[in-house]
Amino acid sequence: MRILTSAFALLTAAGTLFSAGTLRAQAPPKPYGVLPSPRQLAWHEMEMYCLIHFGVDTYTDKEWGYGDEDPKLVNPVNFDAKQIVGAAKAGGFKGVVIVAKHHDGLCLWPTKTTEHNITKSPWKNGHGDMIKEYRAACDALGMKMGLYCSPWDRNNPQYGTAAYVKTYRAQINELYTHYGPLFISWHDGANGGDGYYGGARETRNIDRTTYYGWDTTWALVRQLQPGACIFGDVGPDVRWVGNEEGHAGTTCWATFTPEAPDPGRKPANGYNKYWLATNGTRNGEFWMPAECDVPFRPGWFYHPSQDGKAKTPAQLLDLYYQSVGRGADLDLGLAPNREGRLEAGDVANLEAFGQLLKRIFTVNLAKGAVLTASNIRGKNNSLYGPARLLDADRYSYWATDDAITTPQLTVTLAKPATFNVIRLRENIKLGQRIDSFTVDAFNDNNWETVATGTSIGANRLIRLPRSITTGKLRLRIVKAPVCIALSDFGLYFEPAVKNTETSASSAKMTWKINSSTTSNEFIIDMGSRQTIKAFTYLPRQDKKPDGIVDRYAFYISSDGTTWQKVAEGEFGNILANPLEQSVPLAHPQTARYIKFAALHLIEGNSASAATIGIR
Ligand code: FUL
Repeated sequence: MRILTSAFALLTAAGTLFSAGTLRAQAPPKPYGVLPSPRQLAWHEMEMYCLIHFGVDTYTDKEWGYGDEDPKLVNPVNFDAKQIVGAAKAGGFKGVVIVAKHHDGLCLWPTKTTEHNITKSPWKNGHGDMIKEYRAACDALGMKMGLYCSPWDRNNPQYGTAAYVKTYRAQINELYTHYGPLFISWHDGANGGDGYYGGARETRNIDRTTYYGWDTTWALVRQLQPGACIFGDVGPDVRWVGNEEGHAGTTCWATFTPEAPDPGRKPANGYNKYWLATNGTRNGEFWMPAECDVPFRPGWFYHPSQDGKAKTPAQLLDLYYQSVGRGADLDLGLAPNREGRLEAGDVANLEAFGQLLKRIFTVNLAKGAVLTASNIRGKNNSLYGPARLLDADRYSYWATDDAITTPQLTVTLAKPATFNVIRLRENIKLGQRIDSFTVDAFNDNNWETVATGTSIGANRLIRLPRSITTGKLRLRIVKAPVCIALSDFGLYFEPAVKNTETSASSAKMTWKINSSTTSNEFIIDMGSRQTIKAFTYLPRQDKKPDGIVDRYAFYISSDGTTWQKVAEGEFGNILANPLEQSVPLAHPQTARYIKFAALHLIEGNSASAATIGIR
């Protein structure tokens, strides 16, 4: 009996020891820092979506409407949501965000909140609902949908008062109740300023930190659309990357701590150090990955003069590497034309881009490789071994023991391969763990470093300057604060793509101006009389935002002494998207001299211009 008892005790002790040891070694790594929510994980997996701008600006050739436009202008006789959403799908995009109301205030659905809506347009005899048609197209094509309802409303007479904020929330309520499910709730940061405001035609400044009561609006969004990520300069789920050029920083953390420009104040949409968002914050307070938005054509809205100027497949691919390849998502702006369709050239470029992505990323040349790791968590090869890097599961991963933060991985390919793109991913469910890494290729009996990088996160693509042919590679984790949880290792081949830059054929004349004047006027003698249908302004790109003109007057003269004003207005969105803007004159004019006068600058005292031209 005694013997039996002690044998049992021994067994139990050994069993306990064994299971405790196994448990310790096999427990997954402790998550590091802040983590993505399920809705953010779903957003990361999308990688690319489109942002669709259509409205009065489509007909007035502007980027920002003033709010006094007649809804009768809007008549997209051949509107085809399926054509637009289908083109996005062919491009490899997983969803579309529809601008339901832009700053001009025209609602593209039959809202009860304002008379200024699509039922006042001749389209479908006032019975049209564009958002409903987009919803149906998304459902038919298996695409996700998001909505952008501009908080700044230059039409609404109550803008600037508490009553308008109620209206804004009522609009969100209508949209998010009737047109879901939504994957994103998109809130831009352009807030307050001048506008029509029901005829007041004045400037209304708002306190961007308090006016909109964002916390209440976000709570409403959560209640109506719990699966939607809320996008804004300050997130809270997805942050604006800080530029409208479509790229994140070469180092780009998914974590971020938004900061107000003035110390001690709360950052808000339109009131924050947005330039910090390009890189994010290592160990930031929030999981708030970056969205890189960029128009496909130069402007967000359709302009006939920009036909043929959509980004080429090669340009889109560059942007893909600079956004998706840096752990961010790409949001490409599509601009349906006045008929309500995408131009054929735009559709062709999207489709060719989608094909290109498929061509590059369908075959992982590392498939079938033997992976050897310097350390495997708890020596548990089946749970945490490096073979996990090659399966299709985005969240299965190779992990190391807690104390091992700089492991190495050797990849021996089944046969030598030629590649020029390397892909790495972390299992972000456990946080963003790796600071930096190096990749070496084995060549002539030597390890040669071919890439070094920082911030992996959801996705890191390294585009090599030249193709490499090798049978063996080595990945070295150079710095990590904790043990690693890497989920993907890929090698891909990108074929050389001709960048078929579209050459715009336009009878445009430009005069280069490299310095600014103190009077904030540029006078140009064109040498002979010219017909002027429009003038153009391109801000200097090297000193932004200093000297950028956002309000102008434009004059003509035959003798350079007596001037006639032929245009006055604003350059909409010129800070976020400082591209050339073209202003058509009410009637064609003939003159030898032109004068471009800056009425207001975004910053600084001296107006500047890269080019001023006529068309
Ligand atoms: C900005 C707006 O001001 C632009 O017009 C455009 O809609 C862009 C996507 O967001 O904040």
